[in-house]
Amino acid sequence: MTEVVYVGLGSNLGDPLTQLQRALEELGNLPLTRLIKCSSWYRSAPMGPQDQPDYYNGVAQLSTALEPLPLLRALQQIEQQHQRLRERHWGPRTLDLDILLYGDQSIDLPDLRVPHPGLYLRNFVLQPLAEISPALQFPDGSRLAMRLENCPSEGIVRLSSGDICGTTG
Ligand code: A4P
Ligand code: MG
Repeated sequence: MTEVVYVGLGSNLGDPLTQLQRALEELGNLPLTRLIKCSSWYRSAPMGPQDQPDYYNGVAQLSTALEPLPLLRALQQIEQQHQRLRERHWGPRTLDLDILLYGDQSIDLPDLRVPHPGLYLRNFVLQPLAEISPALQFPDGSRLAMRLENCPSEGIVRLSSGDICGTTG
Protein backbone atom coordinates (compact mmCIF):
# COMPACT_ATOMS: atom_id res chain seq x y z
CA MET A 1 0.00 0.00 0.00
CA THR A 2 1.58 3.29 -1.00
CA GLU A 3 0.78 6.66 0.50
CA VAL A 4 1.45 10.20 -0.62
CA VAL A 5 3.72 11.90 1.88
CA TYR A 6 4.94 15.48 2.19
CA VAL A 7 8.37 16.08 3.69
CA GLY A 8 9.63 19.51 4.78
CA LEU A 9 13.30 20.21 4.18
CA GLY A 10 15.26 22.92 5.99
CA SER A 11 18.89 23.98 6.27
CA ASN A 12 20.84 26.99 7.49
CA LEU A 13 24.42 25.72 7.69
CA GLY A 14 27.10 24.31 5.41
CA ASP A 15 25.97 25.59 2.00
CA PRO A 16 22.23 25.09 2.55
CA LEU A 17 21.16 24.83 -1.09
CA THR A 18 23.66 22.06 -1.73
CA GLN A 19 22.45 20.24 1.40
CA LEU A 20 18.84 20.52 0.24
CA GLN A 21 19.57 19.43 -3.31
CA ARG A 22 21.46 16.36 -2.08
CA ALA A 23 18.71 15.55 0.39
CA LEU A 24 16.16 15.54 -2.44
CA GLU A 25 18.18 12.95 -4.31
CA GLU A 26 18.50 10.89 -1.14
CA LEU A 27 14.74 11.03 -0.59
CA GLY A 28 14.22 9.77 -4.13
CA ASN A 29 16.63 6.90 -3.44
CA LEU A 30 14.85 5.64 -0.31
CA PRO A 31 13.57 2.06 -0.59
CA LEU A 32 9.95 1.64 -1.77
CA THR A 33 9.81 5.38 -2.38
CA ARG A 34 9.50 7.70 -5.36
CA LEU A 35 10.00 11.45 -5.49
CA ILE A 36 6.95 12.91 -7.21
CA LYS A 37 7.43 16.69 -6.96
CA CYS A 38 9.42 19.31 -5.18
CA SER A 39 8.79 22.98 -4.55
CA SER A 40 11.07 25.92 -5.19
CA TRP A 41 13.46 26.78 -2.41
CA TYR A 42 12.51 29.63 -0.05
CA ARG A 43 14.71 31.77 2.16
CA SER A 44 13.41 33.11 5.48
CA ALA A 45 14.61 34.64 8.72
CA PRO A 46 15.04 32.08 11.49
CA MET A 47 12.04 31.24 13.59
CA GLY A 48 13.23 31.01 17.20
CA PRO A 49 16.73 32.17 18.17
CA GLN A 50 17.78 35.06 15.89
CA ASP A 51 21.55 34.61 16.30
CA GLN A 52 21.75 32.08 13.47
CA PRO A 53 21.81 32.34 9.66
CA ASP A 54 18.68 32.57 7.49
CA TYR A 55 17.03 29.27 6.61
CA TYR A 56 16.40 27.69 3.25
CA ASN A 57 13.28 25.56 3.06
CA GLY A 58 11.26 23.54 0.60
CA VAL A 59 8.75 20.70 0.44
CA ALA A 60 8.93 17.35 -1.38
CA GLN A 61 5.99 15.17 -2.32
CA LEU A 62 6.80 11.45 -2.19
CA SER A 63 4.94 8.27 -2.81
CA THR A 64 6.10 5.57 -0.41
CA ALA A 65 5.28 2.10 0.85
CA LEU A 66 7.37 2.71 4.01
CA GLU A 67 5.24 2.82 7.14
CA PRO A 68 5.39 6.08 9.14
CA LEU A 69 8.00 5.06 11.75
CA PRO A 70 10.37 3.36 9.29
CA LEU A 71 10.06 6.48 7.13
CA LEU A 72 10.95 8.69 10.13
CA ARG A 73 14.01 6.52 10.87
CA ALA A 74 15.07 6.71 7.22
CA LEU A 75 14.78 10.52 7.28
CA GLN A 76 16.82 10.64 10.49
CA GLN A 77 19.50 8.54 8.80
CA ILE A 78 19.68 11.04 5.96
CA GLU A 79 19.99 13.86 8.52
CA GLN A 80 22.88 12.00 10.14
CA GLN A 81 24.60 11.59 6.78
CA HIS A 82 24.58 15.38 6.58
CA GLN A 83 26.57 15.52 9.83
CA ARG A 84 23.70 17.04 11.64
CA LEU A 85 24.51 17.89 15.25
CA ARG A 86 21.58 18.38 17.59
CA GLU A 87 22.84 21.16 19.79
CA ARG A 88 19.83 23.15 20.87
CA HIS A 89 16.14 23.24 20.17
CA TRP A 90 15.39 25.40 17.13
CA GLY A 91 19.13 25.93 16.70
CA PRO A 92 21.07 25.93 13.41
CA ARG A 93 21.27 22.70 11.41
CA THR A 94 22.76 21.38 8.20
CA LEU A 95 19.58 19.46 7.46
CA ASP A 96 16.16 19.05 9.04
CA LEU A 97 13.63 16.66 7.51
CA ASP A 98 10.09 16.69 8.91
CA ILE A 99 7.17 14.49 7.94
CA LEU A 100 4.48 17.09 7.33
CA LEU A 101 1.68 14.82 6.13
CA TYR A 102 1.35 11.07 5.69
CA GLY A 103 -1.65 10.41 3.46
CA ASP A 104 -4.66 11.63 5.42
CA GLN A 105 -3.48 9.97 8.64
CA SER A 106 -3.32 11.63 12.04
CA ILE A 107 -0.51 10.10 14.10
CA ASP A 108 0.19 10.83 17.75
CA LEU A 109 3.14 8.74 18.94
CA PRO A 110 5.91 9.80 21.34
CA ASP A 111 8.37 10.03 18.42
CA LEU A 112 6.04 11.07 15.64
CA ARG A 113 3.22 13.55 15.33
CA VAL A 114 1.51 13.97 11.98
CA PRO A 115 0.40 16.45 10.73
CA HIS A 116 3.63 18.05 11.95
CA PRO A 117 2.68 20.23 14.96
CA GLY A 118 4.24 23.38 13.47
CA LEU A 119 2.72 22.96 10.04
CA TYR A 120 -0.11 25.50 10.22
CA LEU A 121 2.05 28.22 11.82
CA ARG A 122 4.96 28.21 9.38
CA ASN A 123 4.83 30.19 6.16
CA PHE A 124 8.09 28.51 5.08
CA VAL A 125 6.15 25.22 5.02
CA LEU A 126 2.68 26.32 3.86
CA GLN A 127 3.94 28.39 0.90
CA PRO A 128 6.02 25.61 -0.72
CA LEU A 129 3.21 23.15 0.02
CA ALA A 130 0.75 25.42 -1.81
CA GLU A 131 3.10 25.62 -4.76
CA ILE A 132 3.00 21.86 -5.34
CA SER A 133 -0.51 20.96 -4.06
CA PRO A 134 -2.70 24.07 -3.99
CA ALA A 135 -5.96 22.16 -3.46
CA LEU A 136 -4.63 20.17 -0.50
CA GLN A 137 -6.97 19.38 2.37
CA PHE A 138 -5.68 18.40 5.83
CA PRO A 139 -6.82 15.41 7.94
CA ASP A 140 -9.01 17.73 10.06
CA GLY A 141 -10.87 18.81 6.90
CA SER A 142 -9.32 22.29 6.76
CA ARG A 143 -8.00 23.56 3.44
CA LEU A 144 -4.48 24.72 2.69
CA ALA A 145 -5.79 27.96 1.16
CA MET A 146 -7.56 28.82 4.42
CA ARG A 147 -4.49 27.91 6.51
CA LEU A 148 -2.35 30.15 4.31
CA GLU A 149 -4.72 33.07 4.78
CA ASN A 150 -4.30 32.71 8.53
CA CYS A 151 -0.52 32.53 8.48
CA PRO A 152 1.70 35.64 8.27
CA SER A 153 3.23 35.88 4.81
CA GLU A 154 6.07 38.35 5.42
CA GLY A 155 9.76 37.62 5.68
CA ILE A 156 9.97 34.85 3.11
CA VAL A 157 11.49 34.96 -0.38
CA ARG A 158 10.96 32.41 -3.12
CA LEU A 159 14.26 31.67 -4.81
CA SER A 160 13.76 29.67 -7.98
CA SER A 161 11.23 28.07 -10.30
CA GLY A 162 9.81 24.71 -9.34
CA ASP A 163 11.62 22.54 -11.83
CA ILE A 164 14.96 22.15 -10.06
CA CYS A 165 14.37 18.41 -9.67
CA GLY A 166 11.97 17.98 -12.60
CA THR A 167 8.33 17.27 -11.89
CA THR A 168 6.88 14.02 -13.08
CA GLY A 169 3.53 13.76 -11.38
N1 A4P B 1 9.09 14.26 15.59
C1 A4P B 1 7.79 14.28 15.97
N2 A4P B 1 6.98 14.42 14.92
C2 A4P B 1 7.78 14.51 13.82
C3 A4P B 1 7.52 14.68 12.44
N3 A4P B 1 6.26 14.79 11.96
N4 A4P B 1 8.59 14.72 11.59
C4 A4P B 1 10.19 14.11 16.53
C5 A4P B 1 9.86 14.62 12.06
N5 A4P B 1 10.18 14.47 13.38
C6 A4P B 1 9.14 14.41 14.24
O1 A4P B 1 13.17 16.77 16.12
C7 A4P B 1 12.85 16.32 17.40
C8 A4P B 1 12.01 15.08 17.35
O2 A4P B 1 10.79 15.36 16.72
C9 A4P B 1 12.57 13.91 16.58
O3 A4P B 1 13.37 13.12 17.36
C10 A4P B 1 11.30 13.16 16.10
O4 A4P B 1 11.13 11.94 16.79
P1 A4P B 1 14.55 17.43 15.83
O5 A4P B 1 14.50 17.95 14.43
O6 A4P B 1 15.60 16.48 16.12
O7 A4P B 1 14.65 18.51 16.99
P2 A4P B 1 14.46 20.02 17.25
O8 A4P B 1 15.35 20.85 16.43
O9 A4P B 1 14.63 20.16 18.71
O10 A4P B 1 13.00 20.40 16.99
P3 A4P B 1 12.17 20.52 15.72
O11 A4P B 1 10.76 20.56 16.21
O12 A4P B 1 12.47 19.55 14.63
O13 A4P B 1 12.57 21.86 15.18
P4 A4P B 1 11.76 22.41 14.01
O14 A4P B 1 10.39 22.60 14.45
O15 A4P B 1 11.99 21.61 12.79
O16 A4P B 1 12.42 23.79 13.91
N6 A4P B 1 13.24 28.89 10.91
C11 A4P B 1 13.02 28.90 9.58
N7 A4P B 1 12.80 30.05 8.93
N8 A4P B 1 12.97 27.70 8.86
C12 A4P B 1 13.16 26.48 9.48
O17 A4P B 1 13.13 25.44 8.83
N9 A4P B 1 13.54 25.30 11.56
C13 A4P B 1 13.75 25.28 12.87
C14 A4P B 1 13.76 24.00 13.53
C15 A4P B 1 13.86 26.53 13.65
N10 A4P B 1 13.65 27.72 12.89
C16 A4P B 1 13.42 27.70 11.57
C17 A4P B 1 13.38 26.47 10.89
MG1 MG C 1 12.83 18.17 12.76
